[in-house]
Amino acid sequence: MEKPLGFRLTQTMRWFGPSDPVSLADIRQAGCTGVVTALHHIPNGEVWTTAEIQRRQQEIAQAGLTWEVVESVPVHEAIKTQLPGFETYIRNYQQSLRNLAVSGIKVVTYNFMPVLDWTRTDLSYEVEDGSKALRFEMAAFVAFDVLLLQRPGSEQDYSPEHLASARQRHAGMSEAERLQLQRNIIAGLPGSEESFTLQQFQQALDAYQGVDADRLRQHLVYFLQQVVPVAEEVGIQLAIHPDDPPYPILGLPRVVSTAADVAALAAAVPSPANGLCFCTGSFGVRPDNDLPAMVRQFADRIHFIHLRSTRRNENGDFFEDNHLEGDVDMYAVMRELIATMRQRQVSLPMRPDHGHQMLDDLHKKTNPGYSAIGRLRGLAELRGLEMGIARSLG
Ligand code: DNO
Repeated sequence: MEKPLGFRLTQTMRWFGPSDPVSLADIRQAGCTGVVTALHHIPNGEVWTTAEIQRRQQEIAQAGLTWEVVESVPVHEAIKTQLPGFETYIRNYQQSLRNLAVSGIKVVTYNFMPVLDWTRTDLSYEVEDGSKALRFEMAAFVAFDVLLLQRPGSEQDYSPEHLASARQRHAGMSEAERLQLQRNIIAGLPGSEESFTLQQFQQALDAYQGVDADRLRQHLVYFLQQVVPVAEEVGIQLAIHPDDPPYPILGLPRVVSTAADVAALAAAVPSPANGLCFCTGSFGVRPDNDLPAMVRQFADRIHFIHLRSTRRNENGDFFEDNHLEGDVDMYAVMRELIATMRQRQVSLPMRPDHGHQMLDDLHKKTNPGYSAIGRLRGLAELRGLEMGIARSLG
């Protein structure tokens, strides 16, 4: 057998825990050595105890897999808005990091997106080959914001063209379709720890009155100043996940959408433990994010990698394309990642992010984006791409 060439991506898949329809055995057969997971049953803001962490870890080990990356330890909304009492949540976060470290976890992923984790309007968008993808359709999103949620002031956030297409889109939808759209946006996609009714959702948005991007960035820097020293001390690398989509939505501020955003965070808290989850699918939605250049720029801070590609159009819509197609130049990104690993002399954990619902999975209940076969296809393609580049570089 060929000796593996130096430092290679550690192949993992996300696993949502015992209730995930994709089993640990499936993930192992996909060729992964590890899973990325979280204790989803622990309410957001509470401490993850060592007992709970180790119980989950044993379950994973029994399936012949490792658990070294957590995705995510969620950041409580009170930390993002600095509501009274938020310091308690920061202390809990610090304690969770300590407990994870003693259990052997190396990387902790989190995000600092207000209210919603990732956002899509359509969870079963049929692509040419009959498989189903996740999609963000601007007209549907604006229809939700302006006509379903009726967020005060929302009309001012959009161009007359976007408003006109949203009205048209809304008029063409049945009640059931409107409800489905609303659910897709606010009922909680896999991995987001919150789920809202329309009324609760507006209240959650209202908590950001007075929190603009500068304030939110200050709150994030404050959080980092409290948790990064703990992470450093216990040997954990923090990895912030970029905003998805990478621009402001619903009148909420965004602070992790561009290279300049990441550079500002790195400058504020220089420790390498203040790291990045390099998600090509999220950053790649913006044409002004040069992904290979970002890998070079943040080479020392990339602790975890999500590989996926989106395809955008001029309306601001995008859908999740096959992993090697779409707007992300995956070849160029992979070359930079290989160069980074060789230079740093590390193997970095990666997961194929999302995948189409396809083949047998079209007839199964799946977590949107996280079906087995589509991710297996993505992983297999990425693994081959990596090997080809690595060997041709020698
Ligand atoms: C979506 C995921 C996100 C991600 C979090 C990280 O598929 O990439 O849910 O896990 O934003 O905190």
